[in-house]
Amino acid sequence: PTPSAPKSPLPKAELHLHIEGTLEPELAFALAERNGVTLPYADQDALRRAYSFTDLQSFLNLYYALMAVLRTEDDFADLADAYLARAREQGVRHAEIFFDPQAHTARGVPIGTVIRGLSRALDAAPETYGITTRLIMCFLRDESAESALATFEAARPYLDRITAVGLDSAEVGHPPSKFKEVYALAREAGLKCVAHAGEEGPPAYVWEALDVLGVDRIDHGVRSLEDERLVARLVADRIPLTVCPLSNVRLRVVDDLADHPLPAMLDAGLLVTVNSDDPAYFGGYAHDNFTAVRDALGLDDEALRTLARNSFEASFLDEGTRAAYL
Ligand code: ES4
Ligand code: ZN
Repeated sequence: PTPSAPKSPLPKAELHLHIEGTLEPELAFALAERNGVTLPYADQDALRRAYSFTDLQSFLNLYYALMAVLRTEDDFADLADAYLARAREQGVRHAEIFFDPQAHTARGVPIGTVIRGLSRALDAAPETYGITTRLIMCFLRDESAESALATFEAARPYLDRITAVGLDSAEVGHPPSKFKEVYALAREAGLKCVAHAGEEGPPAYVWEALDVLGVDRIDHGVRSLEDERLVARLVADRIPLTVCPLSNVRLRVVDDLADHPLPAMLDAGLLVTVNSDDPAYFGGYAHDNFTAVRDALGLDDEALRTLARNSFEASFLDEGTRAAYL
């Protein structure tokens, strides 16, 4: 019999990835040791047992708690380098990476430490891993609009390293319109804009992200299907939706992967992409999400190729580079 060829995952772009959500238990304990931080878990297995979430907030509580181990520029560089090594194995050629500066500055870690550390790993990635990258600075929507404005001003010296602003954390009760002013400043500064919307929140939040914040992409957006007019708008303007299937299952946005609306979104003509969100917590990186939807939803090779192609089309790569991937 012919030995099976080594599998080479489809080349793809990762467009919805929180770098803090790539902190694997092994690295968390190594950084805890290096920084003299004590984690409230006996060992890696005990930590993994805590990865059983009932909703977005139950995940965010652990996500923010584990960040206590991230203190120095080296920590952020090591975190990003570990992600990029795994991304390469998953066929990722381009990654647009979220970070949450307020989750670090609130603990006394300067924003420059975060950005310089991440940038060190990202700058080396084209040569080391054959991966190009962009950085997306997210505002925590459950913090105040003033805090977001102060964060944007603190990031001004580093804006040459930042491609876009985003909006994440606890969605319900924190509509996009709360951040109208900081998004206007970001756009004036030449940045792209994205926002998480329609994950746990209603279609009205997706409308606000489009009409009040003027976003170029919607992160998640799965609840958009509840509003026919919204779907028509997203299709007409070819607004990308960065969908995260394994995340949606783990955070109970959908009951079961077999019930995921991804096929319906493709059928509706939406520009959807498949992404990993917080892969250390949700059980899979980029290619793992592709294989999971293939197996649970019966997507054929053509659908998978469409998803990979969409990921480049929806990216913030310059026109020439993007065209070369399509
Ligand atoms: C997040 Cl899955 C998700 N949703 C909203 N905010 C987040 N931050 C990190 N992961
Ligand atoms: Zn996310």
